[in-house]
Amino acid sequence: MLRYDLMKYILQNSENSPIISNLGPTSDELWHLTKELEIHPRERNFYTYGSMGLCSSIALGISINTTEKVISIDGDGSLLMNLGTLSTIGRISPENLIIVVCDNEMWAQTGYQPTATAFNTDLEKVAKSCGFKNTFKCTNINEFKNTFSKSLNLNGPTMIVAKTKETGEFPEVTPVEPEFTVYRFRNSMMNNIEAKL
Ligand SMILES: Cc1ncc(C[n+]2csc(CCOP(=O)(O)OP(=O)(O)O)c2C)c(N)n1
Ligand SMILES: [Mg+2]
Repeated sequence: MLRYDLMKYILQNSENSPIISNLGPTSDELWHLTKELEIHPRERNFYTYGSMGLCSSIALGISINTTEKVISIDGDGSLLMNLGTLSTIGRISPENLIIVVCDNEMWAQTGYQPTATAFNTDLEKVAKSCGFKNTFKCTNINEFKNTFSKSLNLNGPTMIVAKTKETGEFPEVTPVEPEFTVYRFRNSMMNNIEAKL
């Protein structure tokens, strides 16, 4: 399955939910998708350019401050760099957090080097052992669509490991500026934040 198709389904089916995206091609494709679907600029998209490993950590922080579903679209290489975040999520156990890992078994953007998921690491099992309420692994787009739709109605935290393929081409790097991302995102959340702390 392609990351682009997977993210298109997420965008089309998660209404106005906050979506936090991994650096590199994930954020680039998400940005291009907002253009294609004519929802640009989607204020609820948080592109984590440069912040390798922090996508799901940022999503965790957002999830504990809202009752809305929060969707993290992470990458295997990045999540492996900050694997401890799964343990923290398992401990805090936010019901509204869904993590989708685009697991292409490589650090694609830096030259397709294989990650540990190409060998012995199974991120679904790691999440389960960290206490995630629901964990899934999907190998094709139909399976992903069913799983994602179901997950929107489950009490999380939920982990969906989606086995994605690379096309060998990356989209054009986008002109996203982090300051504008934060500005738009924060403004769009202001009416919805429920202070729980
Ligand atoms: C701290 C840090 N180390 C390394 C990089 C270089 N880098 C950028 S993207 C990337 C690969 C990310 O892999 P993954 O999360 O699996 O995403 P993919 O490229 O496969 O979509 C790397 C190593 C970086 N941006 N920051
Ligand atoms: Mg990868």
